[in-house]
Amino acid sequence: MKELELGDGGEPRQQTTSRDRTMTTAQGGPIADDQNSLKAGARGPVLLEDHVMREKIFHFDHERIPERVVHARGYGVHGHFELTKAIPELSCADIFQREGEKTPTFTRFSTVAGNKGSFDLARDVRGFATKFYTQEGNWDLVGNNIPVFFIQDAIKFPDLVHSVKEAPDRGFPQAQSAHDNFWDFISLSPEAVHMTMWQMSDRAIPRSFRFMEGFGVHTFRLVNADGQSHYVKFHWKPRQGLQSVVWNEAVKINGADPDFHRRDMWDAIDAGDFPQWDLGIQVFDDDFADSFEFDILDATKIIPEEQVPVQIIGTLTLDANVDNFFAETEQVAFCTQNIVRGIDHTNDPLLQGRNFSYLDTQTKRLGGPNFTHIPINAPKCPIHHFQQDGHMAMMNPKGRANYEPNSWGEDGGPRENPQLGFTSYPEQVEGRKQRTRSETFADHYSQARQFWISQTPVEQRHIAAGYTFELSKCQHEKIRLRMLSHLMNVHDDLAHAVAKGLGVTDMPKPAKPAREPITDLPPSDALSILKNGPDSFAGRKLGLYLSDGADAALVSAIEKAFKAEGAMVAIVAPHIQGVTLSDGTRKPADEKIDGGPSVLFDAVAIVLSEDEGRKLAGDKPSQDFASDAFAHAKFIGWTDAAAPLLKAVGALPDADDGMLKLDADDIDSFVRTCRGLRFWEREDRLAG
Ligand code: HDE
Repeated sequence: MKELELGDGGEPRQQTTSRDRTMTTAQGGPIADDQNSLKAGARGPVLLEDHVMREKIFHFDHERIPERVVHARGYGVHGHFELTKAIPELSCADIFQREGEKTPTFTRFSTVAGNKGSFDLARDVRGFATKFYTQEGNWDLVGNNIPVFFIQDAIKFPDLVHSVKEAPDRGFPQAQSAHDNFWDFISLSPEAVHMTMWQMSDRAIPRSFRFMEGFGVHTFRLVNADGQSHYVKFHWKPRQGLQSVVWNEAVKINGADPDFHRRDMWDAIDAGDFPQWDLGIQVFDDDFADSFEFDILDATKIIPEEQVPVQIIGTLTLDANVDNFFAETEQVAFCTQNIVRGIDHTNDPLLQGRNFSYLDTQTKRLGGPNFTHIPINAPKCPIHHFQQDGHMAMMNPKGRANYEPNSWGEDGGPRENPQLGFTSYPEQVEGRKQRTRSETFADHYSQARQFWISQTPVEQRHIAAGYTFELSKCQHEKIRLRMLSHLMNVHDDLAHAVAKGLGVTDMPKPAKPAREPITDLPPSDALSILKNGPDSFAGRKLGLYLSDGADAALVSAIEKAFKAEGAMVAIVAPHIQGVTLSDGTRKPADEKIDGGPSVLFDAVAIVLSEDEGRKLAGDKPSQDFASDAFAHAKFIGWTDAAAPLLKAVGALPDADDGMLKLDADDIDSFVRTCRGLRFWEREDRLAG
């Protein structure tokens, strides 16, 4: 479009004489006036005959499509998958054959419970769905950032989702599980206990989509060219390392920037800092499956990496933001049944149910069966079939043949190909028809306990606090106590910490387990976030709070050192116009202090002039900036002029080791310290 020009009277004028840039109706008719509807006289009634106005408003009226029933709020990005280790001995999938080959991808991250307009940092599971446009069709790996699920059988999914979403009578609470309905359902469904351990951990409040793992959750099959099958679990391991925020921070981020996660992804990709994940596979056979303590078809269980190591076979790089959010992120349709030759399903009852659900829900959401014609969903390999017609059909067979077999020879269209075509693994299946849950799915507590003992003390404290917070939002004591009775089967320390947080003095009886838990499963380091953090500050953000008169040399040294680390620096100042540094240079601000609270940053540095430092010590937004950074155990770089402010919030006079005096000649030591991301000792101390 032409640049917006203002006319003499200040009215917008967007005129062009070029035919190419002439605005048209959807029917292609050039538009002469897009500012005024057609009226009978300047002040008269609008005429029904105004096809320009009616078409425009008609289309606007139909802009919305139904949001996803779950995972409504999401963010999609393009990328590619590069195979680094071919696995023809395991799978004949075309994507796994040639090392170094790149396959285009589209990945959509999401929260689960909240509506499309909800905030990003809800305590929730994150979806991590990737569509691989392989040369033999689309393969969708529709995973989450947590490797287990709440339920074992898809028939319970509507109940689970109803319980967590807004109550039907009142239409709230939105985007959260901290309420009676959710914990009522969960505490009546012991199979969910393991998953809630992950959900109450900091996994459910990731710092960024870039800093979380992804999991295919179910056991799938890999099948090679000889028809041999192995079981597989898929993992995404972020090269950026794992990182989460703390709960108090999450709550504040949601107010300060409800788009925190999507903005983070957009900004990183826009800046050329492309996030990467390694694709890992855990491969095992029937012998392992038979000897494993749990059922490999039970999606509420992991297979510990110590038992079956994760082998890395490729890398996903996300390198392009979408051109149009609706066309790509909203219209993309992932489906577990989109698999390719060489990958196959197992009898996991959750997976089998998903295979029905996705296609079904997408047909409604995208308006008919032809959503595979939408560019984001269309395969990038040749497609030939006899499917035709339906709403919005855009690819239809040419010629007379639209059935098969036919005798029209070359003109008769595509034919099946037993060598190249998908064949299901011929698993022997037999059994009586019955609605039942296998006994092998009955242990609900052992892996929850294993998760607990695998965490650092900081993480254990956060998990207990997570349960305490959520259960404290349950107004019915019976629900709180029922949940506590399950936690008693997980671990005494956890149950007692939560009981203390709730103020419960008479512990309930432990819930009666369907099967006695195994209490000697060993801890697994892979389950902890803090044991899998990054060794760099790359991809993170420093909030640099400046006042007028701030030391120019110091500011420049900080910016240089953090950029060299691969980190971002955001300038925060009392006014958005920025500050004048000690050498007279103007430094524009990225955020005014009220809009750039420290919760938006991974570490902060406060560089003020002496005069301004004294004034800002009494300024509420400045105090919040400093006191939150302190309470959230962030590393704080400071100079003497910031001391009055830091004193005002209790961070001084006794500076802890997470508070570093800034020295223009040695900023590197501040950068090195920030690689630790948080100074957890402070949190320990503040927690008493
Ligand atoms: Fe989904 N899930 N799900 N889910 N799921 C949907 O499909 C469903 C489950 C996951 O970014 C829906 O197109 C059932 C597990 C992701 O577009 C729906 C069951 C895992 C996304 C659906 C599950 C997931 C969805 C809603 C229990 C992790 C977002 C809109 C059997 C492995 C994909 C849609 C995107 C979306 C059904 C459980 C991941 C309703 C029935 C387990 C990442 O079809």
